Amino acid sequence: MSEGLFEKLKENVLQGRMEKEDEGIEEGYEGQPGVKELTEEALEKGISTADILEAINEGMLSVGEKFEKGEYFIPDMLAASEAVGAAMEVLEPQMIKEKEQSKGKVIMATVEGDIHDIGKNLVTIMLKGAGYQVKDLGTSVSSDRIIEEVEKEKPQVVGFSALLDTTMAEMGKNIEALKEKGLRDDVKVIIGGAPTSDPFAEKIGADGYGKDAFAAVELVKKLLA
Ligand code: B12
Repeated sequence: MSEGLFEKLKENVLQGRMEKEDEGIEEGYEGQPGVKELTEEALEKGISTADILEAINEGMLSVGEKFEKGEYFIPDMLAASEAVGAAMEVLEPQMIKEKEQSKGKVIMATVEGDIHDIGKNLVTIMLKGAGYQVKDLGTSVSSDRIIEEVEKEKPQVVGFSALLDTTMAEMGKNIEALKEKGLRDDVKVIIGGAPTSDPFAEKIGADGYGKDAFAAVELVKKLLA
């Protein structure tokens, strides 16, 4: 991708700007193309979705770093992830065309009682970018819904996200529910989110834990190899 467009995409993710009319986190951006228009421009120029996703991911990584340093706050994180969502809407039809042969199907869900979805959305974006077909069930998803979707969609992998100490136990409950329905052997279960860990994954009988979106992709690759 041209260096200029790559930098602009990254910068506008960092500014949390979906489209032209949006203000940025800093001043002086209004009227300039936002993430949506820049993604459209990149596709028109024949730039691959993989290269576009790389720019977006770099932007999101910088957002995470600024958040950790205390330079960014929750509304900034939300604006950035909404800007990424706008890019994904533009990219998805093209990604489906490029990857007609999907590498496998994944279902993602934030567990019941938990509405944190920024991390789950990043994992979803990265998995889609890596060529997997992903159905995102959203937040506060019940065991019943998960069972229903696993029966219907027959994914190879199901991923659970939890950010609260009080909701991480839902992951174990979901695994038990899969066992009860005789579905556990048909699907790999991966987990993630700040309070979870490798030992926790082992304890509840999940197939793996990923510390971030990059690790999630590696984990799915490994489990489906
Ligand atoms: C943003 C945020 C919110 C937003 C959520 C907005 C949204 N749409 O997600 C709002 C304001 C709504 C919110 C609400 C609450 N929050 Co909150 N929130 C946060 C905050 C600041 C950031 C979380 C985040 O987005 N991180 C960035 C993402 C990119 O990281 P991540 O989620 O960890 O995801 C990465 C990895 O974990 C991994 N990953 C994630 N999921 C998965 C899944 C799989 C399968 C894999 C492989 C990997 C993976 O990959 C991701 C990408 O790299 C954290 C504090 C913090 N510094 O983390 C508190 C925090 C999580 N919240 C907390 C609390 C207590 C709450 C509330 C209960 C507050 C309240 N009293 O109302 C409510 C809960 C509401 C509910 N029922 O869920 C506590 C949790 C404490 C605990 N350990 O239980 C924290 C830690 C803050 C604190 N220090 O007290 N919150």
